[in-house]
Amino acid sequence: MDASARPFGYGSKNIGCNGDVGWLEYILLSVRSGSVAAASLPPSLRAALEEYTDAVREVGARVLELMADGLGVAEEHRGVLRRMVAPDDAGGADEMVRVNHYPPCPSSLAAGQRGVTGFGEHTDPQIISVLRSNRTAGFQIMLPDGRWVPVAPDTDSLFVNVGDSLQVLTNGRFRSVKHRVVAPTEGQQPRLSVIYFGGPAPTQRIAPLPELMREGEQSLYRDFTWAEYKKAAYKSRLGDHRLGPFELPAAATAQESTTKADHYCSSNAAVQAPAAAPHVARVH
Ligand SMILES: O=C(O)CCC(=O)C(=O)O
Repeated sequence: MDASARPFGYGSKNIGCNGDVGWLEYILLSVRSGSVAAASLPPSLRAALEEYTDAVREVGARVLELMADGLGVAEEHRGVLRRMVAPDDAGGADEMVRVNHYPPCPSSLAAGQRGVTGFGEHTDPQIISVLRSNRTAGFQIMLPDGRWVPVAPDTDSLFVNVGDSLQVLTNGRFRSVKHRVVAPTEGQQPRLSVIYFGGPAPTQRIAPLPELMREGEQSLYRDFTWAEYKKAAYKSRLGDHRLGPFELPAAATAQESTTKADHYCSSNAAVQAPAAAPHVARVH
């Protein structure tokens, strides 16, 4: 049966409410808000999910701290990004966990295609995402020149993705990475992944951090809150350039010149990234 999680709960094939489809089933949970989807879980699963989220949130928060360090933020302000996803006062951050299951796609459906879309190309709107998977390939990221490269699965690693909000908070120094999943085909193992999405509080202003801006540096984006961006993201298609409507004209020029100069700031400022994957960092 095809179903869409609206916005939380179980979904099959339909992703979101705007016509995106993939070869997967999934469960999307809001971890802290006590949403119906999370509340209706069996207590043991809920406890396991909360324990996992607590641990993985800390990984994301630590990576953000290292990124701030790598960007030269003064020591006393180094927690500025981590506090957005792991605030001291409980209840602030807007977090989700998605568990994806990609069964092998029957050969009759895959025939003549170079790969069946498991999860279509997109960037994550939040600040940071932390992904874990079983030993099944399929996850790919797009390089700045538009080429897709596979990210080898590794059950001992967590993969960290920069989200759109982090791109804005760093005024484009870190860029959100487009990624997608190609579904396994008949005879291959099903792919299983768990992704933690760390977003800030709904009222959080998403704008370049003053701690980072050089003298005279202009913001590449107009001001918005996380609630505004999330609303816009829910209305868009998966592959849309969601930051587009929030970019100021200078953003396009900056993007062009960084692409030409091949001078992307990569997340390996914080942790070592796989050679071909400049915006996805692997944490062992
Ligand atoms: O399932 C995966 O490996 C990645 C899926 C993904 O990008 C997402 O759920 O946003």
